[in-house]
Amino acid sequence: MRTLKHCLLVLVSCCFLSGCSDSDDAGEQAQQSPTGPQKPIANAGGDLVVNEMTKVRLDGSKSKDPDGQIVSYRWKQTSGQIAQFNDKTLPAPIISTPRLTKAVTLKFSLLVTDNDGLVHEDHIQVTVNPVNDLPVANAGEDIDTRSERSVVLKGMLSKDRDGFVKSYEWSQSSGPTVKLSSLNSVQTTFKAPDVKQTTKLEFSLKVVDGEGGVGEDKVIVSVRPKNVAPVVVIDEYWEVKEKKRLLLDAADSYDKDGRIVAYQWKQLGGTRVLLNNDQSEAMDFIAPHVKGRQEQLRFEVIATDNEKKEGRKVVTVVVKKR
Ligand SMILES: [Ca+2]
Ligand SMILES: [Ca+2]
Ligand SMILES: [Ca+2]
Repeated sequence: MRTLKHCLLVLVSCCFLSGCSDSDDAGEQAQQSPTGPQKPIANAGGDLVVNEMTKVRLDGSKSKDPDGQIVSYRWKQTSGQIAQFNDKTLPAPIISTPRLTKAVTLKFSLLVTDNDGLVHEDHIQVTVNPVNDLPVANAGEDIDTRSERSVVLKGMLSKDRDGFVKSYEWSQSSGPTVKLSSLNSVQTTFKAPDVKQTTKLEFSLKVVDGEGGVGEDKVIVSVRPKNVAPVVVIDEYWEVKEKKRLLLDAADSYDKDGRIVAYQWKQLGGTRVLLNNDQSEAMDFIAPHVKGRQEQLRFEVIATDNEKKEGRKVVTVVVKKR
């Protein structure tokens, strides 16, 4: 009888406090045994949408306990690629989102415990989106060439860190217009224009990755005029007495647009003589004995430049009787 009375009293006071409404709030409170300690209410915060490879705060600080305090927080990841926590026992820990190639949803739970040892759990979803790394175009090293030579522009060093390069687009941005063999391939070629002085042509390479990201690079092609042959400098006509040594020195020869890398002396006519140093700029020989009053010897010197172009000169030596 006493127990029944007590129960009735409790029911009445409960109705008094809640206004006996049928609302959900009243229902929940009624379930929570109003006489005993009340459970805490975990609140893991709202769902989040964030980028890959960033730091994100999960906020459980709005968790509460109606009749006491929360004494511990325990975060846990329940699905998705692992995200690193700085500390899973903080109300608001920080996670580092993983590196991705497509969007994923990570799920987390927060379990809070109050001072009576009662627990409650809440859940949160974090959607992580990949961030597209833009492709890096590489149109190759600048090029130095000559008029009318074939030039190849190479884009194969272009890259995309988190995907692949899907398309290439070459265009000329300055200089005398040339015709590119292809505008949309990894590499393209053209014939350098015939120029009278060094002329710069600039080309642009645009690359697009699988996600529409764009990268651009430029390459400069310097076109020099056609290679000019070396000029051989030496007097064309010499006289020497028989049996005397004669030095033929072409050391003043020059190459206007490069350098001379080799000399070659040859005898073209007359009594054969032994050429000393026939592969250097200065050659010498001993004049032969002549039968009549004099004899003509003919020599040729060939200078070759660094681009294998040759300059020549014929030298005539008259050998006179002593
Ligand atoms: Ca409590
Ligand atoms: Ca990319
Ligand atoms: Ca030259």
